[in-house]
Amino acid sequence: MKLLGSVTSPFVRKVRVVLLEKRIDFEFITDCMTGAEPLIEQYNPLGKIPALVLDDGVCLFDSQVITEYLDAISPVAHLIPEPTRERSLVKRWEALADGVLDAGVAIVLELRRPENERSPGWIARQRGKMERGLAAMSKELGQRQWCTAEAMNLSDIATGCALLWLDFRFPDLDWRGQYPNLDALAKKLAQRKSFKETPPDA
Ligand SMILES: N[C@@H](CCC(=O)N[C@@H](CS)C(=O)NCC(=O)O)C(=O)O
Repeated sequence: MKLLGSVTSPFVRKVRVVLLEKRIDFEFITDCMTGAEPLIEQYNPLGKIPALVLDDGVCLFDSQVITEYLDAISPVAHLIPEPTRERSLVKRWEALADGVLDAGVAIVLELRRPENERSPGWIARQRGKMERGLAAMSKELGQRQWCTAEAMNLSDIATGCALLWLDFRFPDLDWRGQYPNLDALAKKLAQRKSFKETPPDA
């Protein structure tokens, strides 16, 4: 299978970490967003990464669909519980982490516009989502070692990818100082081989 993405995208990183944790082989195609007719548009009409092209040509998107698929095709390192309340709680964490990222990506894109076209109100609205999202993550994690279970699963991977992307794009946001429990979780995840192999600044 082929993964269309970039090293900087946190959604792509989440998928790469899942692939590595589950030891699934894949080809990583990064030159897919540029040019007059970007390759990504052949596979994902929305033009967004990640997109996972299966061996039969079917393309899966978005990242939440891909992570669910990958967990289903291999029993190695089961990352999402069976359909129960626990499963919904893991998916909810993934939605929360991805939502913080959606708000962060919206700010990054807004800041790339010419200064006189930027909307401070829009940026503040997105910033509020990020800040409330981080507060919710910290409250939910509490003093536990992992987000939802006794061992790492997709909820932790999604949260780790979101937090570590904030370090990369929002170095002034002091989430580590504000939320020591998230800091401890991120530090633990950053030690894993799958995270070490997928830095956003490689
Ligand atoms: N909900 C999507 C979000 C993906 C996303 O926003 N990807 C960004 C890169 S971080 C992208 O491809 N942006 C290009 C665009 O929107 O045209 C997912 O989880 O896959």
